[in-house]
This record gives sequence, C-alpha cells and structure tokens, in this order.
Amino acid sequence: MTTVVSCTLNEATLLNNVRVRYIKDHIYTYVANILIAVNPYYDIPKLYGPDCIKSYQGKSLGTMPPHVYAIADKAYRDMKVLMMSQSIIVSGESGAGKTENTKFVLRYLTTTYGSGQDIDERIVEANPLLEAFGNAKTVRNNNSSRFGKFVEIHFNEKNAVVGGFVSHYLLEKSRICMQSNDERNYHIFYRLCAGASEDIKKKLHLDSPDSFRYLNRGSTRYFASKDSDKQIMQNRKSPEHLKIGALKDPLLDDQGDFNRMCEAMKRIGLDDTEKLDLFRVVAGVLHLGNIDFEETGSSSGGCVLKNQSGQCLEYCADLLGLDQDDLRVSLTTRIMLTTAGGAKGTVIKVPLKVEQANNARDALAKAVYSRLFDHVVTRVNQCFPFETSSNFIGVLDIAGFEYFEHNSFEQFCINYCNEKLQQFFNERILKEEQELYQREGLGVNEVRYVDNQDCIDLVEAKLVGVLDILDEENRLPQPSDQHFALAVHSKHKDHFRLTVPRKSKLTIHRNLRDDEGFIIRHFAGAVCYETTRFVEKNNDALHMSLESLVCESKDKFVRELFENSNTTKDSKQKAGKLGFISVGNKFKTQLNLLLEKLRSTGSSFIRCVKPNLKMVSHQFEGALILSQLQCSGMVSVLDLMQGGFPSRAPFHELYNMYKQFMPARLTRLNPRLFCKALFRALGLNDNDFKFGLTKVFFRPGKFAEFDQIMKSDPDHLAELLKKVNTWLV
Ligand code: AOV
Ligand code: MG
Repeated sequence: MTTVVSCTLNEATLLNNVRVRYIKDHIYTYVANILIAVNPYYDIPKLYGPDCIKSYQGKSLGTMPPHVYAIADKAYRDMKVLMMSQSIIVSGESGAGKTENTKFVLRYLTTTYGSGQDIDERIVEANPLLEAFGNAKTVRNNNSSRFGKFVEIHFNEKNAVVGGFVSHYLLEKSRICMQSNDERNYHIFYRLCAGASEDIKKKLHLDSPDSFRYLNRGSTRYFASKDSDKQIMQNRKSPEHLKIGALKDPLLDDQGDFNRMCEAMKRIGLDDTEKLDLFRVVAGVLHLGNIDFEETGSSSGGCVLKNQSGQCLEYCADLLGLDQDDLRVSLTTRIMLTTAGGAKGTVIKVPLKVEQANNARDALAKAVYSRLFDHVVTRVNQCFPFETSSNFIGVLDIAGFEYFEHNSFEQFCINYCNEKLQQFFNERILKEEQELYQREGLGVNEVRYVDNQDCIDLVEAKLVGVLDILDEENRLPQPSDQHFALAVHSKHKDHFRLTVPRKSKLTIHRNLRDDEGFIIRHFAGAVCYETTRFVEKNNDALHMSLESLVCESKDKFVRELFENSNTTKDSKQKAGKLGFISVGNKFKTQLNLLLEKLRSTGSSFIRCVKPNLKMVSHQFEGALILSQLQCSGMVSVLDLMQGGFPSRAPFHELYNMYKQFMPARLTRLNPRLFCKALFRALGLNDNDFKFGLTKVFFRPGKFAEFDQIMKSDPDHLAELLKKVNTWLV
C-alpha cells in the first residue's frame, strides 16, 4: 500500500514512514490527500519521464504510488467532474522543492491535457525567463525564487488547455543593490555578463561581474576557476561543495543558462528587439550602481559625482534614455514642494548628502529593476492569452515560513502570508473536515487546533494592525523606525501574539531594545523582527525628481515601464503629494484577493520538505524534517486522521458510478440503500468505512481498495452480486 496506513498515526510514525520511503527513493508520501515531497537533491532515474506521466493519467489517487503527477491528475479530474476551478498549494521552506514540483505539475498538465498547440509549451517555457529575472543564489538554495507566484492554467469547456496567467507577489528588492555574504544578485545580471555576444556586450558596455558594485558585494569572487572545485561540486554527496565560495559555484553555468534562457525567450515568442530592451535596462541598472558620490566641501553640504563616475553616468543615461545632466541633478538633489511663507507649492531644490545620494541611486535601481520584472511577467502573460476559459488549475509557489538570525520586513510579509495560508489550510482540512463529520453524524472526536485569526488581525486589522501602524509612520513628516516599533508595542501591550524583544527566551535576540523590534508568536514559532529599515522598505514611491526623470525617458521602453506599472494613477497622485506608496498594504490587498480566489476553488496541498541543510542527496536529518512537518500543520492533520475518514463519496455518485455493474432490481433502490447493500455484499470490513447522511466515508487507503474490486475483477464481482440478489430476496 502506498499511503500512510499505520493504525496509530502520530508524528513518530509519520517521520519513520517518510524516512523509510526516502531511503528507497520514494520521495513522495500521502497523508490523506496531502502530498509530502522530500527533496532528493539528485535526479531520480525515470521519476518524471514521459512513461511515468502517461501512467498517472486518469488514475484515482492512491491507485498508483504517491506522486506529484497524481495530485495534478486529481486536480484535473476534480475540475472536470465538479466543473470547478482547482488550486494546488505548494509550500515549504527555502530549498524544499516548491518550484521544482510546481514545474512538474505544469509540465504534467500541459503534456497530458494540452491542446497540442504552442500554448502548452509556452506555459512551461515561461519559467526559465521568470527564473532568470526573479531567482538568485542564496545560502539556502542555488536557485531560490525571490518572489511568489500563482500560475493558472486555463481550460476550455472541453477541458483542454487554452492559456495561462501568472500573478506575482513581492519581489525581493533589497537584493538588487545588496546581497549577504555568499549570496548573489538575480541570475540575469551574471548570465548577461557571461553569455551575451561580443556585439551586445560592447553595446551595453558590459564587463566581468566583478566590475559592478551591485554584483560584487558577496564576500567571495564569482568565477568558477579550478577544475578541482568543479569536481567537488559535481559530487553533491560530499559536503565539501559548501566550503567553496558560494559565488563561484561551478554548478551555476551562467553562460549555458544564458543560452537556455534565450532559447526559451524565442519559444515563447519574444523577438530580438524585445530581448535587447530587457538587456539594455539590466545593463543600465548595473552602470547606475557604479556611480559614486563625494562631498562638495561647500557650505551647502551637498555632494557631487566622483570624477571616475562620469563614464558610468554616461552609460547609464544612454542605456535608459535619460539626459545625463538631468540624471546627475536628480541623484544629487531632491525637489520638494514647500508651502512655507504662504507661497503655495513653491518648488525648491535641496542638495543631498553623500549617503542620501547613494540611497537615491539605489532607490532608482530598485524601481527600474522591479518595474522591469513586472514587465517580464506581463509579457509572459501575453504569450499565453486566452479568450474563453471555463475553469483553471492554479499552482501557488510561495516562500514558506521563514525564521533567520536577522528577520526584517521581507520575513514579516512572508510569515504574514503563511499565517493566511495556514488559516486556509486549517479551514479546508481541519475545520471543514470536522464540520463535515458532525453534519454527517459520524460521531468522530473533535479535533482541537489553534485558530490563528488573532495573529492575522495583529498584522492586518484596520488602524491597529502592524501594517496600518507602519503606513501611519510612513505618512509622518519625519518617519522613524524606532517610533514605529514603539507604536506597535504601545498599541498591543497585552497581546498574546506580540511581545517585546527583551522578554525573548531566544538568546540571539537578547540585546534588542523595544524600539528596535518586536516578537510575533506565529503558528510555527516565535520570530523576532528587527524593525530597522521597515519604513524605507514599506515605501514604493520614488522621489518626485527621480519619478519624473524616468517617466520622461527618451527610451519608449523605459517610459512604458513606468507608465504601465501596476501602480494605479490614483495611488500615483496620492504618492506625489505624500511621497509614499505602501508596499505592505499592496501585498495585503493582493493576498486577500488570492485567498478569495483560493476559497472559490477546490484545493490540494503539497508540503515540500528539505532533508538536510547541506543540500546533499541521501541524508535524512530527522529533527529538521520533523520541525518542518510540524510547521506545515501536518501533525495536526495526523490527529484528525487518527480517527478520521479521509476519502468519501456521495451515495449518488457511487450509485451512478457502479449501477452499470448491478442487477436491475438493485438499481431500483435509493442510492443510500443501494450502497449499503453493495458494501454488505462485498463483505467489506465495517471498520473500514462509515455511512454518513449523504456520503460514505472511508478509512485511509480503503476507497482505493474498494474501487479496485469494483473495476478490476468482473468475474469476482459477478459472483458477489449474485449474492446480493439472494440476499435481497
Ligand atoms: P524552493 O522553490 O522550495 O526554494 P527548489 O524547487 O528551487 O526549492 O529546489 C531547490 C533545489 O533542489 C533545486 O534546484 C534542485 O536542485 C533540487 N530539487 C528539488 N526538487 C527536486 C526533485 N524532485 N528532484 C531532483 N532535485 C530536486 V525557495 O524558491 O528558495 O523557497 O525561495
Ligand atoms: Mg522556489
């Protein structure tokens, strides 16, 4: 049997089950209909090949070994039978395999149920492009997605693929200008430097990544040099590969990846002009990053460009279609509207200090790159448009709960998102299950779980939620991170979910003051957030002078990046007055829309698990894995399963499904009696199922057995049915 069918299910048996299977390269395991996927960190032969794809087509869950394909097929069949859109929610921590499994789902669905048109391929080929611009090497994952995405595959009334749509969430912007030790910027920067033709390199004035500030911040050098390093890296079973500087990871083949990306661009229909547009802006950002400032030494306290930055300024202005002098002025001064002295709306130019000019430069780089990423997603969406869609299957690939040594605004947003998804999971799996058992009168024990609505409110409630407190801070004339942290504490003095850092038992956070952060008790554990730069990170608006600079670019492509950005006109106007567009509240709105969508679909869950921190194959770290299973809510699911009935079928469905095999007199019975008679005739064990009011419920794995009897052995079935006839008489 392939599912978890142990009679006593608890976290120890689950962990053991997952371990035993993992050792045999069976990386997938079910708990009820939830798929647990352990990252094997090597390519298991034939696990995803075309034969395997074929073998899952149209098969009920549980009739074949657990697989991500089985979940994809279930979603498809549910969509078809229930005529309802479906979602597959893939979660797990960084490096657990979310993105890889997402790609397998997309490939399965387009291969198996595609229309045989370009569109099928395009949905799959969009990924290399999205990953080039939105993924980066981190210490946890060489190909870490630094944005969340929800990919919808749309189907027509005949249930064939007609198109797709990608929504994206929260690209990590800080990475564009700065990376932690041993991490990299987005792949595209290195790939372009490594792979572009000499002609393009010349046009874009590209050099080695080492020559760009935005790329050489990691502590180690980027180049893969020694052959011995390469050998170590290729042998992933050896932890030695971690000792080699991360930036020169020979597993990342920037040149080869560049070629693959260009191939993908071609396949999804991007022409050379469009390709060059993208590359030009990427290069423009790199040159912008190389501009340096120094103090003027004059009494005004302003700054000027360093002498050697003249060339970078020229390149950047040229590539982004800006006027050199305008760019220089916008980076070193700030335009402000003043109402002082009654002169309404007088424009004054305030000179910037070196640090402020550096910030202006970085803000411009982040704005340009993130708008470029928005454009890439929009462009990808144009590659698989659909006019009519009956239903869709959406796959959500978004970072799981994060808890690092230092946690900032990014972790705060991600963990808030995970609270919302956990609530959805609870709703679907636990609450609905429990309510259903009650409604159907099964007499199954109540399952207790911690409702996390209070934690969600703490973040998103109007006015008093952390996001609104932060927005309020952003709107102050002189916002400060310290004032914000204190405001959070003062509004939630006795909140169960929130506490001051000094009360933390977590020793690494002991030295944080109240005005430097706060701790939130999440469903998956307490996290201490350091609030430095929260105010800045929550603001999506550029200084007025920079905004108008790019909006008036001579380069049509750059101009359109800003004109068409998904910031609405309304919020732009507001931003103009206040200099503020809220990142946090935009995310909240997006997230609530996403959840509304998820709630309107049927859902399946894939919980990805990272087996070890070394990113090597064949190493199972039990404690690490158990804590992931707990964080993802799997352990509470087990409680439910213990006395539960994960598979169920309405009487009328069983009736319709099997009446063709039945003698006429039996089909005259009402569906409920019909099922009772059938089950009795088949001699099923009473412990394996329960009759509710409208449905019959099965113990784990038992529906598949029943289905097998009904479908696979007509002679045996005929024998049994004869018995029913006698029994009815
Ligand atoms: P993630 O999406 O969950 O992390 P990925 O899907 O990028 O993680 O997986 C990380 C790496 O693990 C991949 O690049 C592969 O090398 C390997 N891997 C994952 N799944 C498989 C598989 N089924 N078979 C073989 N190798 C696999 V992040 O995006 O960082 O949260 O932000
Ligand atoms: Mg990923």
